[in-house]
Amino acid sequence: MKSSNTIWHHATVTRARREKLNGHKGALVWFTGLSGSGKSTLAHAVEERLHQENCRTFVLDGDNVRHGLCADLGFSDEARSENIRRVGEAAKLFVEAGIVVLTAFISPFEDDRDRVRNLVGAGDFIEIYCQCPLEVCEERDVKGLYKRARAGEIAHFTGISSPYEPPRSSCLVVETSVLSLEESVDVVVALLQARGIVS
Ligand code: PPS
Repeated sequence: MKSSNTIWHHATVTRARREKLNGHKGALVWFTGLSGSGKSTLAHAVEERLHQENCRTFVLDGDNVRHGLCADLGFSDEARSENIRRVGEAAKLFVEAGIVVLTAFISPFEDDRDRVRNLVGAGDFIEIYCQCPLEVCEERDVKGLYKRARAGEIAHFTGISSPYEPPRSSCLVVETSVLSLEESVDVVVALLQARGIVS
């Protein structure tokens, strides 16, 4: 609950000044998709490309964040919503810092993603759907989690025993089972350039 006894302190170094120093805009590039759909791989590959172009970037990744900031959260619908709420708040700070923050979370619920969009502002929220058929994700099963979920060893597993709501209004759909990683990076970076976030 928000305390009623706190007053916002305005910084003299503004977001606009930080962006000028950085030479690009801050933005939240939000990758969503099933487990194994390629969110983390793509987020890190885009970060690598942008970093080489002297952009200031940071990746917030589901597995990593759940080791710290969200270590107390499981995978019930409520826990996932709280996970995304916290990540949205953290990401907003990065955007204020003039950084291109890339997030890789399943973020299965449209309402939760919309809440983050409203929090950071629609203009700064670039939602990218890593579209990949469940069968392909399951076939890849990089972490062996689908096999365990099918065996009933993992409850509430996205796509198996927990829902995934595909975005209705994403900025971009990347078919990760069709495009190569290099091609996927190209389309994401082209979008960021077209939006005037990076040059
Ligand atoms: S969520 O839904 O956005 O809160 O999930 P997220 O924080 O992105 O965490 C997803 C990673 O957690 C692992 N994992 C599970 N995923 C889905 N369902 C269940 N029950 C589950 N349990 C553990 C899995 O490694 C996910 O990583 P990715 O990169 O998506 O495969």
